[in-house]
Amino acid sequence: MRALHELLADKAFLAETMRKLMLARKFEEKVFDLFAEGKVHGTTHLGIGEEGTAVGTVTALAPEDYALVTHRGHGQVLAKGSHPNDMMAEILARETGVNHGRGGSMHLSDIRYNTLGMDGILGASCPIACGIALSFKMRGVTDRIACVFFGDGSMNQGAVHEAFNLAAAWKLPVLFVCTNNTYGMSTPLWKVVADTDLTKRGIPYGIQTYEVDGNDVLATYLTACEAREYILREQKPAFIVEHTYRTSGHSKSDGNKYRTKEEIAEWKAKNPVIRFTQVMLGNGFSPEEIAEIDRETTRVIDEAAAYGESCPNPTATPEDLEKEVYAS
Ligand SMILES: Cc1ncc(C[n+]2csc(CCOP(=O)(O)OP(=O)(O)O)c2C)c(N)n1
Ligand SMILES: [Mg+2]
Repeated sequence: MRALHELLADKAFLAETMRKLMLARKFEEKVFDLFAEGKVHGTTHLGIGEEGTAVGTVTALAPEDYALVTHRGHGQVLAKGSHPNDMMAEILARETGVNHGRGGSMHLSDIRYNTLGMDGILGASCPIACGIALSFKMRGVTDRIACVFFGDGSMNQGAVHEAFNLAAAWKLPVLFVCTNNTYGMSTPLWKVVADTDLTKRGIPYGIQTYEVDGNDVLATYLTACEAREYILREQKPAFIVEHTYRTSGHSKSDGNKYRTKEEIAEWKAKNPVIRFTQVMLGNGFSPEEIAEIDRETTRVIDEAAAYGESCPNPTATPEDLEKEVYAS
């Protein structure tokens, strides 16, 4: 694992990290616009403000690791390698989408990058991650992990606790990642738990636990690297609590009545893109170099939206109902 000073001296790594952050941000801003134009069906959950958790964590994964992402997972899927064109086509329900338009924003997966879908059932991905990790173990595969994301509001789901217990008891290589944005829809964490320190949840199961400022993308990356190394070395699960905030609403139908404008403004000011811009400026980058990444990522996302909109609608018939279905 590299030290922070080594990362800060690695210009290519810093530029690539900013590129991923900006891609995630601009992708979601574009989805927001397309939704407002009535071009996206169903709903969508944007993670604007949470890009540091997605990019920091997923960058620490190897290509062969599996990622199970949340309903707020566009940034996580992008960071694992999926192309914005394929994702945008999916969200626009086109045949060329990564799931042939059957999944949409809520159930997007990309098996080519070992990204198993977003899940509308909170916490349900945790036992699935255990199943993947168990298959590694049964096949004697010891160089990869299953990483599963879930939110603070999912932390009390029975499935999460069952998965924690199973992973610990069976010594499974699972990385559990709680993106703690302190809200489950409109409900703040403090209203639904007596103790808001979620790191304590690993203790009864004997799971190695880490905590990090998820808006600090490099700290998140280093923590995820450390946790991954621990998992591979010990062949045991680990748990990270990543603190962050979504400045976007819960979903498209959020009136933001449960939080103040001041609170949102405060978090906007410390969002991961702004934070990382400061890091880059302090470590050898000029404003123009950062502006070039900004322009390039805007171009990529504009192209992705144009590509998605130009693609044909799905051609599926009732006979195709079970095609593209992995398990039923
Ligand atoms: C089992 C289950 N219960 C309730 C819901 C409805 N629901 C959808 S998102 C959400 C809040 C999730 O909060 P959290 O896990 O913190 O993730 P966040 O939305 O903050 O990213 C709820 C209650 C659901 N999808 N699944
Ligand atoms: Mg939450």
